[in-house]
Amino acid sequence: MSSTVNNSNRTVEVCFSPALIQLHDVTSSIVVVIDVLRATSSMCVAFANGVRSVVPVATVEESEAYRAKGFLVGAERNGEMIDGFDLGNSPFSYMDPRVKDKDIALSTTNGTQAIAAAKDAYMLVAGSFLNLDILCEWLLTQDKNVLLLCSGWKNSFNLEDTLFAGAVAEKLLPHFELNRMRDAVLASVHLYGLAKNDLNTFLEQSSHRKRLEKLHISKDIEYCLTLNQAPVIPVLVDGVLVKLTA
Ligand code: 3SL
Repeated sequence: MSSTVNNSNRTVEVCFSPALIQLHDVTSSIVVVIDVLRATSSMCVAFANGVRSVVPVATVEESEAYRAKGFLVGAERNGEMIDGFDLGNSPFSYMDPRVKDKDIALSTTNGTQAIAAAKDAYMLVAGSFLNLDILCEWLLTQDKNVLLLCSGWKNSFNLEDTLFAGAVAEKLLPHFELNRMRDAVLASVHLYGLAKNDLNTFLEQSSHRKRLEKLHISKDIEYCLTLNQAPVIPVLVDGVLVKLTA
């Protein structure tokens, strides 16, 4: 990876919901789409396990339509895998050897919608705690503004994506500037500072954690909150996510 860019006026911003995306200029930014629980975590795991591509699609029907083209198809709504699909949204299902070298079409409740909302980005990558360090190292080498887009839950704020935005912003801030939209960055960094010693406990009362616990998938939560287990960067190229190569 090339070295950190210094002496640049690049900025870092945080957008708490895809519903607020129109407040930001995505065309001049690298947009990091964040859905820690669990879409962008699963995408990182997929590429770390040899998946060739992931087509993020908005609807379950669109995902199903890719089956005829030889894709594995994935669909999740409200935390649950939809019956009849090959994959849901658990990071563990993307560790299965059958995903290696495969193309996957995936539709999720929020993550793939956030990707659609930011599709005009200068560049779009997926972030999660599982690729935190490699993502930040790469962002530091890019002479470009960075927008951290939290997928949230159905356009509402959520804590887990905000914490990840704070983790990235904390690493970027010594080298990036804050612009007029600085409060969202400051809030994210402060929250991450409170949470970082024990993300799991900090999120105990959070809504999506409660939602996933009801579905008995606490192990997914714990895994998605561990750092750097899937050190790859998914990048959107012509509407398809692939693994970024140096
Ligand atoms: O909203 C999404 O895209 C999903 O990550 C939600 S879930 O974790 O699969 O419930």
